[in-house]
Amino acid sequence: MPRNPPSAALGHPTIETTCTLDCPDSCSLAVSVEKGKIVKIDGSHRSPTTGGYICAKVRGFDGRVYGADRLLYPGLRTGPKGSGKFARVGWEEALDAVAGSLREVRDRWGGEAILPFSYGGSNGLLTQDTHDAELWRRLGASRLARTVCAAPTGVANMAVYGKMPSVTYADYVHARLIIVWGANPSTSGIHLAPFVREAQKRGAALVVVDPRATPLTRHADIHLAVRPGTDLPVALAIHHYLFERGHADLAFLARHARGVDQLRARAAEWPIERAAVEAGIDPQALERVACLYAERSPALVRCGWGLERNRCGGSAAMAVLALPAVAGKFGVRGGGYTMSNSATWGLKSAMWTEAAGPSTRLVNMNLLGRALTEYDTPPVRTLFVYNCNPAVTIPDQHRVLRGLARDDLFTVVFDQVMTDTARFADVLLPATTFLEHYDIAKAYGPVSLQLVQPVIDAVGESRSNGDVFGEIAARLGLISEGEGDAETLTRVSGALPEDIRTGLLEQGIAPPPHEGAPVQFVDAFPRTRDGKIDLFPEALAVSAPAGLYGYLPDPATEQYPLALISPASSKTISSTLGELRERVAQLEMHPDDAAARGLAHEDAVRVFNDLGEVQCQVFVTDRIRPGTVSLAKGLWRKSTFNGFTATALAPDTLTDLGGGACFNDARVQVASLGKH
Ligand SMILES: Nc1nc2c(c(=O)[nH]1)N[C@H]1C(S)=C(S)[C@@H](COP(=O)(O)OP(=O)(O)OC[C@H]3O[C@@H](n4cnc5c(=O)[nH]c(N)nc54)[C@H](O)[C@@H]3O)O[C@H]1N2
Ligand SMILES: Nc1nc2c(c(=O)[nH]1)N[C@H]1C(S)=C(S)[C@@H](COP(=O)(O)OP(=O)(O)OC[C@H]3O[C@@H](n4cnc5c(=O)[nH]c(N)nc54)[C@H](O)[C@@H]3O)O[C@H]1N2
Ligand SMILES: [Mo]
Repeated sequence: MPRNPPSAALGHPTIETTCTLDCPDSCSLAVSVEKGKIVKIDGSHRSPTTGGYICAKVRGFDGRVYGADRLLYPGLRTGPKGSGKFARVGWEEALDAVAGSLREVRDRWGGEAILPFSYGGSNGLLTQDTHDAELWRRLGASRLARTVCAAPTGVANMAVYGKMPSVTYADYVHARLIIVWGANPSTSGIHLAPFVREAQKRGAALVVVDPRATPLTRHADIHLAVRPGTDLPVALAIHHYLFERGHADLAFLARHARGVDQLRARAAEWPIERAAVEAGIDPQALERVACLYAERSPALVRCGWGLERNRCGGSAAMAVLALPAVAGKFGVRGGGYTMSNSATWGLKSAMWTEAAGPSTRLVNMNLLGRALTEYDTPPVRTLFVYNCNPAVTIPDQHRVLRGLARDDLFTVVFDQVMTDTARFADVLLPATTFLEHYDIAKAYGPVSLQLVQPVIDAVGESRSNGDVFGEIAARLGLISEGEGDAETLTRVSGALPEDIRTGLLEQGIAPPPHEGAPVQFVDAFPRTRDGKIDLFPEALAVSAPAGLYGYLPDPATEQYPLALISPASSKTISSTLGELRERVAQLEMHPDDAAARGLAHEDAVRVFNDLGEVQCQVFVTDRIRPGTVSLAKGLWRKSTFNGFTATALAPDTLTDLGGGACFNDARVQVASLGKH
């Protein structure tokens, strides 16, 4: 068992735990507790990546734990759907209502009329895909494809490299060239940025590919401010340059890769000039990037998630990830690529949770609005939302809200705070935060696996996921009795290799699977079936609408000429902590676009397309390219004048690979809202 069980922990001034929020860094924390209350949250040194410092959001996380929006008791709806009015009830009554609905719907309509809805970005190995998965499987509920994030990049990384372990932050200092592509680590994983700066001090060149001038671009050698959704032509043009100018490492490719000719043929369609026109960038700057990449080693590509969220996002990610293979950048420390490292440990929930059950209906979570309003074989009768806030985080917000407002839909929301989704619940269940329960946190930037333990008692009557799902399953007679959190920790850790388990439970951190950091093609290799890099996976070629590496043109129209993107903000993690944002949201817009519309800084504006309208303020800045506007992801409905957010303008069309969300592929118009 962990060294600091909660009772002993309570008497201790500082307790070590881990942040589970959906960020690549997975920071180790030192939390000070006095008289059972959190008084300070800080970084600890247990994780070398954290190195004792953390972001402002998590330093202020006690504001959420004890905040006015925290759910303290179970509740039953009293007002109309969506009104957020509930009567306090005890857990017995609430769980009876939940179990009753699940039983009735399963018996009358079949298990597939139950839709469990979770994403779990901010959850570790214990609080998702354990008791919940067992419950849904035994009920024969619809299954959920968890595609809202990382689906296109995940499919790309899996198909090309079998998710080979990727370069970790500390090795960035060895690079002589770093390309940060569609990532903004200064906001979305802050511990990478100092390593990039250190590499630059040692002489590395920095290239940033992003429609916005992110903080890293201030010191970048080249910033390619591409139009959103044009990464595929840009990456293919670099491939084309490498092949045509004799910089492709043909010997390496012959030994280690398949599909080279097909990639080369698609790249041939995109000479530098043509790609530059499509992306709206200077062709000379693009050629300089290609030339730098050909010449400098070690060279690293940090692929982020900004580029995946559009119609060609999967192919774009494949083309970006293929760069180090074609240019022969593997095999040296500080060379290769970084994508998600979440698969590096090789841990799958099937190791500690019963194997998959029946192949019931699979619902793509990005189509929630349609599932609730259109699916009829069978219609969704019970929706159970946990570890997710779909009212504001899923595309086509109007359709999602129409679905949630259905009077004949029974909705359970299990969350920590009164989210915009929770307002639509019929039964509301209060959940503990990561500071109140056990978990195991797996990072997706660094390769780290750490223990999460309660530093305070559960606030109010909140309960952990394992506790609640176990109890529901027991009520339905699907299991004989639930298990406590500590038992789940024992079960899950018991399935881990011994050194990992011991490190985790005794030191709070597992020893990494590689001595030091993995060097690609030295001590980490493709995990594809035959160990080869697959540059043109046939299975994907069939499913992509324009074929693999096939470009679909910009959908902008005269009516909706502006591209809207919605990147991560430093104030929230997705929508988590959004309740603490008091200021009205601001749409970033280039001065030329503002002038063309007669808009001045902080004017009230309407941002609209055929899907909906968002009313907010405009923030005029030259740190975004003309023709592109940006509104933060994760806003709560209260952050805009009319209660709609960026997801109201994002289409529910899916990406070319992986069924991902097209958040950065919205086209809009912006106009003044008059006095506000
Ligand atoms: N503070 C904070 N940190 C977070 C999160 C958060 O909400 N807040 N979210 C977490 C989660 S869930 C994730 S998935 C990660 C995401 O981590 P990142 O990928 O770093 O974050 P994003 O902000 O989605 O996108 C990165 C950049 O892509 C740019 N971009 C948008 N469209 C395009 C495009 O078409 N092409 C290119 N090249 N760039 C484009 C955006 O301007 C943005 O600067 O961050 C995690 N960390
Ligand atoms: N416009 C726009 N929207 C986006 C994106 C974008 O780029 N643009 N990006 C998307 C991305 S990258 C992601 S990852 C998704 C994330 O979207 P979501 O998966 O909806 O993530 P969050 O908004 O963080 O909501 C997670 C919820 O789970 C709750 N929760 C956390 N831990 C527990 C627990 O242990 N038990 C229970 N019961 N509840 C818990 C939290 O309180 C929180 O309300 O958002 C997407 N939405
Ligand atoms: Mo995400």
